[in-house]
Amino acid sequence: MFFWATYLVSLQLHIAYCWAFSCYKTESSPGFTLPGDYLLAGQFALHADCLQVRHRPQVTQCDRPGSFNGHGYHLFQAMRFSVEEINNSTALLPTISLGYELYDVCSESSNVYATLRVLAEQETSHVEMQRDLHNYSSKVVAFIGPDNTDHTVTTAALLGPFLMPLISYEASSVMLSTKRQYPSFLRTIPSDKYQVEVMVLLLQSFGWVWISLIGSYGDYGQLGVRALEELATAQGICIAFKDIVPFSAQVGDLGMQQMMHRLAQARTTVIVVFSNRHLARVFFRSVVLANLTGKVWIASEDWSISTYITEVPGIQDIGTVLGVAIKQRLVPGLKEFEESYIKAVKDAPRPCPEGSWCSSNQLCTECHAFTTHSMPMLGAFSMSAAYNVYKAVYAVAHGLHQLLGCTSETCSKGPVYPWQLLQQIYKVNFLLHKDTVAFDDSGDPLGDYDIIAWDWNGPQWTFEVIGSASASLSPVQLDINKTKIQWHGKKNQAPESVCSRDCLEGHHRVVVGSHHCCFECMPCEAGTFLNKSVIQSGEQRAQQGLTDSAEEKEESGLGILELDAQQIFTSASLAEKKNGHLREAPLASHARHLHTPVVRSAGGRLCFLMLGSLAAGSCSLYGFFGEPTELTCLLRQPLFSLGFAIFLSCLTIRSFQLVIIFKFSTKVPAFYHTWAQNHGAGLFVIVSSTIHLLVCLIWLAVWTPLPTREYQRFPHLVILECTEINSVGFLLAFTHNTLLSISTFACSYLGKELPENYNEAKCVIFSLLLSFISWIVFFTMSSIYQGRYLPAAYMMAGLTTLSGGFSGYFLPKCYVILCRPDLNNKEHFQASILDYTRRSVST
Ligand SMILES: *[C@@H]1O[C@H](CO)[C@@H](O)[C@H](O)[C@H]1NC(C)=O
Ligand SMILES: *[C@@H]1O[C@H](CO)[C@@H](O)[C@H](O)[C@H]1NC(C)=O
Ligand SMILES: *[C@@H]1O[C@H](CO)[C@@H](O)[C@H](O)[C@H]1NC(C)=O
Ligand SMILES: *[C@@H]1O[C@H](CO)[C@@H](O)[C@H](O)[C@H]1NC(C)=O
Ligand SMILES: *[C@@H]1O[C@H](CO)[C@@H](O)[C@H](O)[C@H]1NC(C)=O
Ligand SMILES: CC(=O)N[C@H]1CO[C@H](CO)[C@@H](O)[C@@H]1O
Repeated sequence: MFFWATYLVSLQLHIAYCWAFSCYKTESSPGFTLPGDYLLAGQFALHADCLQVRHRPQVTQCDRPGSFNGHGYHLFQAMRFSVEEINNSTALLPTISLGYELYDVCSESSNVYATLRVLAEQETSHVEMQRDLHNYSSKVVAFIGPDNTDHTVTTAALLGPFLMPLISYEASSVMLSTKRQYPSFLRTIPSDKYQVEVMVLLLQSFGWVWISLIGSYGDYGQLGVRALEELATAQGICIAFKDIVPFSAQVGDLGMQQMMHRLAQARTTVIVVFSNRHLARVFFRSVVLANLTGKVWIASEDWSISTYITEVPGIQDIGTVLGVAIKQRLVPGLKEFEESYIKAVKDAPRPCPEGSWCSSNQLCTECHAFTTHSMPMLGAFSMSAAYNVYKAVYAVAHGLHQLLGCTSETCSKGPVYPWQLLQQIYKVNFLLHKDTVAFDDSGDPLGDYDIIAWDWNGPQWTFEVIGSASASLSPVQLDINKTKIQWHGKKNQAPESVCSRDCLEGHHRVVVGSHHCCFECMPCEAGTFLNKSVIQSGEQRAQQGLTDSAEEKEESGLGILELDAQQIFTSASLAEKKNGHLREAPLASHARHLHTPVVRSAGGRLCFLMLGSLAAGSCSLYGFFGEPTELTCLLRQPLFSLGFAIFLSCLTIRSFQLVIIFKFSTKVPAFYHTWAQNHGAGLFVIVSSTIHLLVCLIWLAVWTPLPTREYQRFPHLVILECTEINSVGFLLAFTHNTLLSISTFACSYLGKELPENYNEAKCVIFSLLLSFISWIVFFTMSSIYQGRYLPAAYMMAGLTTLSGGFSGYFLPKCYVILCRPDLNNKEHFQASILDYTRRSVST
């Protein structure tokens, strides 16, 4: 089977080859061939394709008058230059000379012809399929070229079975990265995969989401458009109109007229033209003819800075042109080389006398006719492409250098099999004028692009580099300086390209038609809001939640909440501050009068703990101001609760101690002594406070209060609050405080008939009642009211409780200390105790 298949392929190739050769004499202009130890084949489009449908099986005659292609000519010279430079070099391939065979590949047929001619064996003119490639060698060791994707696909397919290295300088299509189909293909131009990414980034950086897409017939344009459509759509960009310029398009024909008409109707400001140079020229001549002006055109790398397009008459008026271009590079010495070629060729004999009919792939009549003044201009576009040719030749030379095991002085001249060279080329990694040359696994180079803008300000067309994109980084990064762009129109501003303008606040999108970029704006319903992150990612479903206006209200609601709280509590916090000052006053007075009987009767050092705990409790109330944060949510309730618990513990134990001293010290002296010796009072305060602290810690750990936004309670209001307000933890702590209050109450009540100086039952009962009442009011209120003033009510209750405790216990003592020093002495206290004992004895 395999044998027959090979035989058939061989037969076919043989026929094709014969057909090509028998028809033409093979003559060549000077400069197309150079003998050498190892030959390279080069394929360059020195002439433009004859864009007509062929009817006869003939290879296109490239060397037609008026079809000379300056760009291809520069690339052709770049290859010759590179080979000569390598030959001159003593470091690279010493003692080895490279040669070449160059072909003009102006059309598909001439391209196939050139490829087969190189592959054919010299004696038999056969191209034979190989059973085993190990010992296969051919006239040339590698191919450089051909110029575009469409030609390259053919050549790469023909060379693939021979594993003959093919390095293209201009074929950028993604499909050529498929190594299963094109195993021997490499390139020095970055893959379109990156170009498409850069274009989408460019569109995104200006917010253009409503675009038209034009491609050219052939793999380059059609695959580019497809990839662009996929990526752009995935990024939320809408393609309003998409079309392909057909192969046979002519300026002014019906097809182009219709395309222009539909393009104008699509009403997109931005049009991406992913096209090769030839069809881009036809397209833009049609654009000029149709007066399509005021647009932004995004150019693909093949035409973005090509003078072939910019010389179309009237193209200045089409609008702004931005584009992606291969990074600007120079081949030093190329211009001088071309000049010396012109001088050398001038006197060379012409291969075909003028007027006689003679054609082959290796003729260039125009190349002889140049003078140093009339030679084609070497512009930036051709220079960048020439650099890619230069790079390709150097990559082959470096591969060969490695394969032949060259040292710095000498090389061994062994046979070179293409498959071995291919392996070596994949491995090359060298610096060429400070630029790293290397290939990835798909044979693609590390790619960098320039972003350019056309500039018509001078007498002639130029372009300005406005930024760059680096595809060697992943993801691709774009960096552009927008101020460098001269926009069309008077305002010099980046135009918009959207189908519908963004909705106003409080409105949401309702998509009209099939594009999500086209929508109407409807007011949001109450109780819903727009999730902005969803809109940005391109989705447009109406969101559940609150409207934009509600979101606005949320902010104002927050404002009001804070404001109200502040208004209400300006006075409260003033009182609070006063409280603070007042608390400092008793602190000072108690400290100063620490050893006076009033302070000792009030508990002595215990007073400081009580004042401190009250102060901590009041501090916690500051946590109710403003938007709740994690810290305030965590601290505000537990801190208050703990402070109050310590205060109550102290109060309880003090009342209890007075009762013990006056009532039990005589009746149960043993208990009294144990109590006094073991510092029962201190122990009780510590134990009780520790219990409360543990309750609070459990509360925080299990029912952690966190800041939250409550959307459900009110349709037009968002409540900023802490979670777990009435959790079990809170209730536990509250219960503990209630128990402490009751015991304080009980102890105070027991001591209601103690001497007047020690009797504070009335005051304590007053403050506890105040506290009970305020909490009852608070809980009643919170059960029927859930609004914005609830935290204020909580604060109020807390403040009342603390103030009650403070004023009930400390204020009377301060009064005595400061205003009635006559009552604050031992004599007075002894007198009253005496009075008490007398009374209790008499009863
Ligand atoms: C190569 O060397 C020759 C002779 O030394 C010189 O004339 C020519 O310009 C050199 N070519 C290049 C490309 O360096
Ligand atoms: C390739 O050539 C070498 C020497 O010329 C020979 O030894 C070897 O057998 C050949 N291999 C094949 C597969 O023909
Ligand atoms: C284009 O504009 C020119 C001058 O403004 C005008 O003469 C010509 O008729 C227009 N062509 C079309 C197709 O509208
Ligand atoms: C951008 O371009 C403007 C005009 O050429 C220049 O003044 C400015 O410095 C550039 N900005 C940056 C960040 O390069
Ligand atoms: C908004 O949408 C994003 C993405 O779908 C989601 O992660 C986020 O939670 C949403 N925000 C609101 C407030 O619903
Ligand atoms: C070093 C070397 O081989 N140089 C040769 C390179 O090729 C030119 C012809 O272009 C020869 O003249 C050199 O001798």
